[in-house]
Amino acid sequence: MKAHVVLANPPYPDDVPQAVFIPLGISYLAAVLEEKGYKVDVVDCQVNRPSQKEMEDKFRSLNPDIIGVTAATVTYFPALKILKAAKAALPNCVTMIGGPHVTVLDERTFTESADVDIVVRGEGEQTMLELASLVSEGKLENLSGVLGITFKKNGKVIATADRPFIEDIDSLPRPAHHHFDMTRYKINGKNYMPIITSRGCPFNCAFCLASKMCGSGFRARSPSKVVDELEWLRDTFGAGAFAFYDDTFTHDINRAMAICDEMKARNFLLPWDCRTRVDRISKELLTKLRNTNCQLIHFGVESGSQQMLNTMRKGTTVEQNAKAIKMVKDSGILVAISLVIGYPGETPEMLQQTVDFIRKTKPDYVYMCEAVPYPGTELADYVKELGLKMTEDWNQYHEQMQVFKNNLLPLEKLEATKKAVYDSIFTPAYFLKMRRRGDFHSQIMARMALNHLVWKYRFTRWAFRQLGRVRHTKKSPGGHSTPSKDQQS
Ligand code: B12
Ligand code: SF4
Repeated sequence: MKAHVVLANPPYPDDVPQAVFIPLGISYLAAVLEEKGYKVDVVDCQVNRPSQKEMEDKFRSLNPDIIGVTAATVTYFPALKILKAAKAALPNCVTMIGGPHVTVLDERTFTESADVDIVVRGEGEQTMLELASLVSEGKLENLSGVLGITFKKNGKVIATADRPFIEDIDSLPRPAHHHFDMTRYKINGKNYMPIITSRGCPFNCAFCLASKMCGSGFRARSPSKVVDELEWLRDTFGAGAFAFYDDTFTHDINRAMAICDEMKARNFLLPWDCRTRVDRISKELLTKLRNTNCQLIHFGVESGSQQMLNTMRKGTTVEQNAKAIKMVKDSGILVAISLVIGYPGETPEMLQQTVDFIRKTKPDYVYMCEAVPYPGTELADYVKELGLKMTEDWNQYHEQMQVFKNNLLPLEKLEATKKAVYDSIFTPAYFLKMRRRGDFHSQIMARMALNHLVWKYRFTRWAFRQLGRVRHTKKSPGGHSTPSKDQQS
């Protein structure tokens, strides 16, 4: 009999900025299993945030043979809690964990949890199928023949060889989004749905794990299959806007243009956005993107300091970044940039260069992210090499938190800089400009600006109240840390 599989998306820890999204990894795993006739259920704990007891009850009622959970570093502890509930409810079920955190710290997982049976490293579709087949046939003693897993046998942790990446990603079925309640992922009244049209990144930025997760070879889907999926998302799930979550959507410029041509030929003009590198655009490409209603491009600009860009091994220059932002703005597409701040070795002067860069280039949106040394990145090794004190409370590993001691740029300095930058961008004039622009992505930005303005107003009122208290009590009002949840939601 074929195994019944439950896949769970763990919740974020409390007090972490919450961006609820359809988890593509789980959706792909569910799709390959269903294609081969396995029964699958999905529990998205980011949407419902069940208690431990509710989770146990859920597992008991579903009574599956396999329970699998995904884990980024920030969701690793919540993922372990889910597997705890799994084993408490169903001691005989086989538990699995996959995703970026355990792909790197696979062996360590077994010292931190007694509830994990198998760690799946890297891309999971083929591995999941082989494991489901072994469980179905009652042949778990054959685990050592499965590539890309780590497991415990007779008290010893065994890691099999890495699994090669799937060469033809067009061969994968469409993600099993029917498991998700679309009403829970709406933005601005639209079903804003994710799509991935390629896997792999040939670059090796020191803070990023992408090439470890998806390989350094660029593996792409064919333009017609991509547009077939877009139409399917629109017709089956009522998608009204799309996020192209490829690491570098326009890595192959000709392929990106061919996707645009296919969209245009099918008159597919719903709003979308994508992420790419500043050295992977051209004027012709931008025109095509604009003509197919690409409303927003995200660039990882990272810094306004060339020295920092070199340290991060970004492979770009400050001039290239400025030129790309201008090109996108001139094409009529909105441009959002993300910046890594507080990188080891960054001085206040270098940080100021980043602030000056933002002022000069005036992108439409800015994300300032703390440098987070995710396990497995060169940055993590660098922080260790420098002997900087680093927390291993994985709940703190997200882009608004400083997780290592940075004497050059302490948290207060970074928070003050972020606040000053956001205050200077998200003004009432910005809000009105975006509202007037009227398209899907500018409305999201208008809303973010409004959140910021409301937060700022509330904070100002709070500060005045505290000042009043100080006068009465002569006590310090205490510190303040930017509530990034309000800023980024
Ligand atoms: C797109 C993306 C996002 C999107 C999510 C899109 C979506 N709908 O899924 C958004 C913008 C929301 C996002 C948010 C965040 N992201 Co992100 N994201 C990515 C990106 C670019 C692609 C991820 C993806 O969808 N891949 C395609 C799917 C199919 O692959 P997958 O999810 O990895 O799943 C496969 C395997 O991992 C494995 N697998 C995963 N889980 C399981 C479970 C089982 C049981 C099994 C068997 C297998 C298995 O099989 C899956 C199929 O092959 C990656 C970079 C990369 N290339 O990996 C960063 C990346 C995953 N993100 C990262 C980070 C840090 C974050 C945030 C913490 C950022 C923040 N807010 O601070 C949040 C955390 C979100 C969360 N809850 O996990 C890091 C993770 C590093 C780490 N160790 O944690 C990455 C690697 C980028 C980096 N900086 O290096 N992200
Ligand atoms: S930051 Fe972007 S370009 Fe650099 S390695 Fe990661 S995905 Fe590739």
